[in-house]
Amino acid sequence: MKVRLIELRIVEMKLKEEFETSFGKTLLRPCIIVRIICDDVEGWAEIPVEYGPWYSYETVKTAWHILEDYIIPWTLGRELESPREFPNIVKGIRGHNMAKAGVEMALWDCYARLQSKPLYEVLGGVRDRIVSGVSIGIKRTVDELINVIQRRLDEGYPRIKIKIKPGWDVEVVERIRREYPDIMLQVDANAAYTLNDLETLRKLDDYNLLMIEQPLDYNDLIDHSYLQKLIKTDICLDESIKCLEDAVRAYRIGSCRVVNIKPARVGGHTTSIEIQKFWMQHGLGVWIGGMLETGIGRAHNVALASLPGVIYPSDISASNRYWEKDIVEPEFMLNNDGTIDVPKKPGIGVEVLEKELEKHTRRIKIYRR
Ligand code: OSB
Ligand code: MG
Repeated sequence: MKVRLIELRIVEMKLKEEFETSFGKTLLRPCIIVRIICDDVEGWAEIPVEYGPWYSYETVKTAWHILEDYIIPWTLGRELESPREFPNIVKGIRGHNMAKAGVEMALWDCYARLQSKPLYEVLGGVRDRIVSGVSIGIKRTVDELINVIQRRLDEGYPRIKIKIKPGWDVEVVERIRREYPDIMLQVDANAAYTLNDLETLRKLDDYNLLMIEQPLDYNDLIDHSYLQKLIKTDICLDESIKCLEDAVRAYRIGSCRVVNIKPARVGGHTTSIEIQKFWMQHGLGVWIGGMLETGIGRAHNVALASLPGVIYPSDISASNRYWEKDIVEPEFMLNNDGTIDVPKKPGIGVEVLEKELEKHTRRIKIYRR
């Protein structure tokens, strides 16, 4: 496949509800949408960057800069056998995995479409439905949170994840467990604690949580390894795992028993598949995380979640949990059994609604050789 054109656009969409985590609040969600033409097909992907360096150091501006000045010039005009070659093309660029992932994933969409196969199939997926989960932000009061949880359970989400931070943790979890003793419940701290908070983290161990996600520093593996030995609840790492080597090291020193794979965070599908394989070969499971994506990013996440090693519910909810109207058709819907269907059409398997996309576009640029 020959890379003939790359288009970048900054898109901004308004979430139905503000989403608060330990690192801040989001209502207007930006992203960069990547469109690539290879031979005679078009592929799409999404870079879920924010305006500021909160979840990751990458932002809308750094991603645009790295793409425009390095990744795109190094990729345009190339002839590839497979998108698996792409990580090697950009390996001279340190970090900036989200920017890399945008091109890598759009190339996967092209690659699947060139074979007239659905993306999940070319990635090695084995399921036609994935188990959905919902991530609920920090609220003003615990009563408000309980109301939202009830609404999500009524909608049929089989697993609830809540965001925690110091001061919004043990009491909140205690109250949820009182109301819902048996639901599948997990917490995500987005790196808000340190080992000085050991007492709090130990208390969370008493509530039969499915896992505790990224309690400690965003780059850390060592302190997590120390913590995992002191608590029985599985630690899941998100921010700390940026490449296969991180996952290997985390396994070796026991930093976590679960990995949240976000393809954007690890540079795309190729590395996501490698991490999933490694974790599965060691008898452990992963799930696919989310970054409040539009239907384009969601389609990629759904395809990845069909891989065999994905044994926990993923942070992939229906389109209507995020948006008034998604930018793809059909929208992602929650089935009665708490699953989401994996699209079967070629590539990402959903159609991009270009008129809708246009409405939300703030900047667009096309690159050709
Ligand atoms: O840590 O998983 C996270 C959203 C933005 C940034 C980080 C995270 C999240 C979520 C949302 O938890 C999951 C979703 O997209 O539904
Ligand atoms: Mg997380």
